Amino acid sequence: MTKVLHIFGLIIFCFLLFTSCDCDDDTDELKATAIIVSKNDSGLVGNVVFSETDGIVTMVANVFYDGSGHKAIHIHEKGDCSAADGTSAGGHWNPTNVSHGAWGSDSFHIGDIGNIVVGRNGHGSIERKTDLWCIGCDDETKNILGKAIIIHEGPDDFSSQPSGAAGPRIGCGEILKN
Ligand SMILES: [Cu+2]
Ligand SMILES: [Zn+2]
Repeated sequence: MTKVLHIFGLIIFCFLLFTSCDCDDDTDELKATAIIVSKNDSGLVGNVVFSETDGIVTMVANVFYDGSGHKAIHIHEKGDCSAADGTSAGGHWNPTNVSHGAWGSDSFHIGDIGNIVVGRNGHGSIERKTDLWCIGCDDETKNILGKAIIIHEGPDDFSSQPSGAAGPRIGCGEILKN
């Protein structure tokens, strides 16, 4: 009986060991990250982490900025943050050639994430979960790799064309596969 209990305990132990393992090698999860650097000498820093499981991409963005309020956050078409004003990242990522708008509305660019709200403590965050994106798949209307995250000084009004009248670019980061 003791031996049976030992074996049973060993099975439980192995099960816990296996299920608690967080190692990336054991999952099919894809990951990508954009490290956000300051543009236009704004001082903003942040990061945006993407993970994909079963065709659903989860995005978590965190920024730190000395200036509270609504700040537009978009995916722009080129993963090039070299320009001091961030314009090297091009316009909004819009592979299906539709009008700018609010995420989830009748018409919006696939890069129209929305607004990130920076609090008085200087921190802002926003999350998205979507099947409209993918991390490195063959469909260029979905693949976020090689694009850029742009943060703007002002809010996206979700109606002005072509980009929501959100003002200068204060942060930029290329989306790279982990
Ligand atoms: Cu933008
Ligand atoms: Zn847009």
